[in-house]
Amino acid sequence: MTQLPTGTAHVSHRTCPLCEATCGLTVAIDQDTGSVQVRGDDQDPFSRGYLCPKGVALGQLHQDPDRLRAPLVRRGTRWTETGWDEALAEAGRLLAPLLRDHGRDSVAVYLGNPVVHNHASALYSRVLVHALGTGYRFSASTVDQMPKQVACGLMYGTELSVTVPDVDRTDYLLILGANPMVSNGSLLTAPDLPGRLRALRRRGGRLVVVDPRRTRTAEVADEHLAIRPGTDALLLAGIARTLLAEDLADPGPATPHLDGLERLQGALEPFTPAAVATATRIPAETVRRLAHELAAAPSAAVYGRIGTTTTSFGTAASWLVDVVNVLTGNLDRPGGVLWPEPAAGSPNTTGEAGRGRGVRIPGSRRTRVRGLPSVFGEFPAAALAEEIDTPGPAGERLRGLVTVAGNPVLSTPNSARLAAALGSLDAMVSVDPYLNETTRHAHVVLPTAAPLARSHYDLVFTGFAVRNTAKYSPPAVPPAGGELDEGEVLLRLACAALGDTVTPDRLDDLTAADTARRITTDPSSPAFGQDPRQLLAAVGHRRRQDRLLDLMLRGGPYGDGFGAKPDGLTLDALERHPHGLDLGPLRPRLPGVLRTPSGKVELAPPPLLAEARRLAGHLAELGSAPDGGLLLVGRRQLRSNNSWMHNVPLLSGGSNRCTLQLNPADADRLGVTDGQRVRLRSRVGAVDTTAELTDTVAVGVVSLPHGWGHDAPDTRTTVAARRPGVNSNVLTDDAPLDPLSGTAVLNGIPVQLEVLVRDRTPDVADS
Ligand SMILES: Nc1nc2c(c(=O)[nH]1)N[C@H]1C(S)=C(S)[C@@H](COP(=O)(O)OP(=O)(O)OC[C@H]3O[C@@H](n4cnc5c(=O)[nH]c(N)nc54)[C@H](O)[C@@H]3O)O[C@H]1N2
Ligand SMILES: Nc1nc2c(c(=O)[nH]1)N[C@H]1C(S)=C(S)[C@@H](COP(=O)(O)OP(=O)(O)OC[C@H]3O[C@@H](n4cnc5c(=O)[nH]c(N)nc54)[C@H](O)[C@@H]3O)O[C@H]1N2
Ligand code: SF4
Ligand SMILES: [Mo]
Repeated sequence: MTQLPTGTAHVSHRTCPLCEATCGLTVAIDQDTGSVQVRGDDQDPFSRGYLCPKGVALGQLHQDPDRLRAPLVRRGTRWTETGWDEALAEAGRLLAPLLRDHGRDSVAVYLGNPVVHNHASALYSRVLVHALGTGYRFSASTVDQMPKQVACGLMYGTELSVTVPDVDRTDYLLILGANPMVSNGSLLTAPDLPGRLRALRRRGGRLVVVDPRRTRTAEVADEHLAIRPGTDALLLAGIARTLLAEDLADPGPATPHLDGLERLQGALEPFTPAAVATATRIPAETVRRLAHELAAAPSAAVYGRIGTTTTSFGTAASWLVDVVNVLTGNLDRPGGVLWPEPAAGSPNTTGEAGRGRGVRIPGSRRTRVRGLPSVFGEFPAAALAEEIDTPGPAGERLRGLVTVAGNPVLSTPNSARLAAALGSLDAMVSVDPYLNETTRHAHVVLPTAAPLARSHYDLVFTGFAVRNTAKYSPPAVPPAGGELDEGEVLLRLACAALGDTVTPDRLDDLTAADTARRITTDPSSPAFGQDPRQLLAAVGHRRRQDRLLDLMLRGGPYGDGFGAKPDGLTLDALERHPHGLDLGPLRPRLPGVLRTPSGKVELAPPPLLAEARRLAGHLAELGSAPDGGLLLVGRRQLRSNNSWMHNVPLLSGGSNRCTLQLNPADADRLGVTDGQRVRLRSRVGAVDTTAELTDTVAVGVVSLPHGWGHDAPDTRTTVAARRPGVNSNVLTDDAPLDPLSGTAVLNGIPVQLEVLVRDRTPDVADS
């Protein structure tokens, strides 16, 4: 083998698009061989060289031969690779008549998680949704963080007013239902959370983890509390009640901005430490001690994630997280929880500061079949299947679906039902680089350019970050022949759905004009009152998503206001700082951050008080119900990313196994041995899997990771199919939901386990 001559590598810096940590990567692409090497960017001011195994694998993802390079069109069971014009014409031929003849609501759209990991997808998926004009909008939010958005929306006034724990400065961090040592954080953007958590303990801080599994985060913590799944809202209510009853509550500087303290106190009355102890399996003494510790700590932050949001009391738990932060004086102060101030703006940096319209919960529309309310303009993902497979009296149903960056067949509840429903659609178009468990049902698959061939800015995660930062990355390589940028794909698809009555350039101009108009009419913008045409002229040298981004940055909280603040931020300035810019630590923002009609922090809005009453009813029920049976919870794995990176060789194999974790005590009782094949049943489905005995799961709890089950026919994920695993969402139920947020219950699923006859080799079976 010859050694590569030095100097043939093209080196560039960019943000990792794979998870919420937004690490800075240095990418070296060999000009001769095309091979890609990825390492952490030491000069990124936010991530300082950190990266995880997935970041390293970005090179293999880029080169994955299974990643689609050209559109696919399906006729019957036959897939044909086509050019873009042909594929888009086919998409238009399928969608336009449905929209015309059956109405806009006959076609749904599902936006998956990667949509929010890139500014092109985030901006142009909105344009697509608008063009379709459908009220049937679904996304991964209702299998994820929607409860937190609803709770914070009601308390602070916008769906993006989520408070973020100040992990770098706090003295006490209470984590419920999150495993940041593995997930690298969510609604908490902080590259190298493992390092940041270790630093917290090194400086004498205390870390407490509440989780039915002894996770890696629990292992590095001072204390681990193995809660009964689905009961975090009760634990938090018990802590909040203790703070009030034992005179420990002191909201500190937030006090003048609070409304509803007395109503809150009344609502919390039933949740005595003794009552919640039985339900949660956390002793009353511990509940009281947590309240005292949180109140006594110089600063403290409570943080809850997937294990708290994807339960039937997700919104209540999310609310009570913030209630405890308020009562302990930790809202809006360093070391507590704060609101970021993202450079490209957010609903809480625009409009009149300190007051607004608030949020409307429940939303104004209802699903046809179950009458479920919309939440921030979308419907629960758990209702997608029934809206397709349950026609109304006049035959009305969802007939078409557009998915963008989503794999709902593996990621939403009762997914066997969804898979069957997708097979019955008249038209399905997927914008996705893989032919997988979901997109195999599509009639047209439109792939997007390789991850390294696109520009990147984190519009979304800067809104959840522990420091204010801004970073722009240009494409590291041009798109390969035939590949189209995601923004381009989404724009062209929007035009096709509109029957090609408008061109992509024109639609984009309209979008840019609208963005400019919003900025110039926003009293918080440094460009307030200017002529929108001047703004457009100033960014006229840019195209597509980068033009929109430049407008947003220059009109945003740090922006140059198109000359009004000459030292302010522009996309030009970001381009001069390829490693990114640090805009400083989070700062207190009360009361200007609020957008509630009262201009106050609403501690006890009526919908949340109603949730407290429902929770009290649940408490009474749990107190009297027998405590038997197994509850299924999930778990994320370090070298996995929801459903879609099992095809990358670097990430497959080894410890990344789809097994059913079971406590040895339960295994004994049920006669299960390590490695044995077992069948797991729930109300809606059954899967056969392999038992892994481990005392890291609590007694009465079993755990299966989600995102597996790559054994569907007609997919093109060769590596993943070799170790398919099973789809845990065959077991999760589409019926129960967190009512205010429409979010699915993905944890704490009642299941029964049965031992399968030991897998026998043929000769044993024959004898
Ligand atoms: N490596 C890796 N990283 C990822 C992802 C990935 O798939 N792989 N996915 C990304 C995405 S999209 C997200 S949203 C984030 C999620 O980030 P996290 O929420 O930090 O990740 P999870 O592993 O889902 O952690 C949820 C934890 O809740 C626990 N749990 C289950 N039920 C309950 C309960 O009732 N109460 C309590 N207290 N705990 C419970 C589970 O045991 C689990 O440890 O991770 C992101 N990062
Ligand atoms: N049981 C259970 N279920 C869960 C969870 C759980 O903890 N337990 N977690 C939930 C959570 S937090 C989430 S976020 C959801 C995720 O749910 P989804 O978003 O539906 O699923 P993903 O697995 O993220 O699938 C992403 C899809 O996007 C495609 N893709 C990747 N990159 C791009 C890109 O740049 N552009 C486009 N257009 N497509 C791209 C991939 O090929 C894949 O098809 O799953 C949820 N489901
Ligand atoms: S932690 Fe997340 S952002 Fe950082 S390298 Fe890993 S996948 Fe990428
Ligand atoms: Mo997620």
